[in-house]
Amino acid sequence: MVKTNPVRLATALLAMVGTLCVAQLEAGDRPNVVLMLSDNLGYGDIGAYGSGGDIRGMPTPNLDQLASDGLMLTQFFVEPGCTPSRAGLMTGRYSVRSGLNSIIVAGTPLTLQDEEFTVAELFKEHGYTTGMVGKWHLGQEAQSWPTNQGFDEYRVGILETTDGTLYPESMRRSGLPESLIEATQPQIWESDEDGALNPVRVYDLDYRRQVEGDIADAAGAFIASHAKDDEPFFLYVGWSHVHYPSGASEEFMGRSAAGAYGDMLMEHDHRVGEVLSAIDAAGIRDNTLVVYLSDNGPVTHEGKDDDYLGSSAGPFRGEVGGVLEGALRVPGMVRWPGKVPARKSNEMVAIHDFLPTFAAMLGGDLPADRPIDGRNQLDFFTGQTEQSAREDYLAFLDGEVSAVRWRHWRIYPKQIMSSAGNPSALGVYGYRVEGMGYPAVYNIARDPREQMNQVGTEAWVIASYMKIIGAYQASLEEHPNPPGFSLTEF
Ligand SMILES: [Ca+2]
Repeated sequence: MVKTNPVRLATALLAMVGTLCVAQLEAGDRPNVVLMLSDNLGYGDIGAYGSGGDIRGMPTPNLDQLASDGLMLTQFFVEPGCTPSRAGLMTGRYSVRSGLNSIIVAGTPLTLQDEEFTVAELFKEHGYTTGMVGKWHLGQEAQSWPTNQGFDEYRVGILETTDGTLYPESMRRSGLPESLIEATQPQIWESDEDGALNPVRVYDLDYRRQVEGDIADAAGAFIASHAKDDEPFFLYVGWSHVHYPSGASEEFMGRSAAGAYGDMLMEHDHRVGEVLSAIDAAGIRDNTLVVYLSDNGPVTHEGKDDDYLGSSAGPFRGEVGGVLEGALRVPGMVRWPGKVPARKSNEMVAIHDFLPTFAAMLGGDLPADRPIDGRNQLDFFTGQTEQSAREDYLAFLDGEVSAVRWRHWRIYPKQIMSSAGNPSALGVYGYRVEGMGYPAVYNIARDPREQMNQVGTEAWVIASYMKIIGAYQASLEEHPNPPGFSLTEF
């Protein structure tokens, strides 16, 4: 007969209890979640990231405070533009998998499909009240509306983007009839009780100056009205700032030494502060998980209006629409008092990781019938490990794998060239060029501006590159990507 050692048994039981306690902390927590996404805010804009804020004449005290109160990610990756990043955030999948890898512009058929499983639908499954305010940019069709993708309500809705505020004047100068200009003018949308969206006002250059304040007010009202509910809430705030055209409210005009862009960034910081204050005023700070992210890299050379110099990628090179480091590496912060230890980390996290991380937090499952590219970062966020669940990242242009990040290496199948002979260096104006049959390899830690292709001396990294691309290609065998839409191949 085997004798049981009572001390050993007690130790084993304690260990089990310990495991259970940790598991309870990890799964089944249902904090309120406020997820904020800024637009075109670069790595170098926020003071806390070292090369923005005060030193560029546009202080960002609220964002700096948020960064120091939570987990400040210094290696956070998104996709090359508004639509792809938002698709990645909502679905946890690379945007090529939902056919949304191009920025939606008028005249293209891109739209978020009904069958995609979104972050909002995940929260709905777990009994949350869900709301969205601000910019969506995942399609205008009814199937794509926030209210048909898991959100109970949608306020101050920008279904597309802010570019449209610039079009009427240009269309007028092109001699187009007023009736057409009026018919295509962007609108602000609100949901009704049935979830249908109705236009409530024109989104023009005048309203551009007011919209960020209205987004903050609507977010604050949602927080105040649901803070005392029995069920938690999920609020997604799609900021309109700091996308061009610059449009700060009167209160912020002329305040920044950096010009119109700085005014807008300072207002954006203030509006983020208003939402954070609403959380505090409602007495739910400790039970509210706050996430703040940018959707893509900067626009440094707008080339329109007076705002020639705008956002910045800090130490990196790259702009919206491209796949250089600065196009994809942007600010990202996570605050959850008592649960997410405040710290700065250079571990790799991607915008796709939030869906699986939230699912793990809620103790919920993700759909098993599709590839999910996001990784569960809950243990990393909560400080149970200091290593993130990711050391690689893929980036796509026009449906093609266009850049691979693995550890501190950055590898391009085709070389990315900045635009030449064009006054704007905007990412979308660049081009990809076939090399000599070898990828270009950069050490991003040593060479953050990507000036030295090292494929000749560091070809060993190609093995990892092939493995990462191979895993993606294998996933396509069972789940081919939908036919993408291209603006350049017909
Ligand atoms: Ca954007």
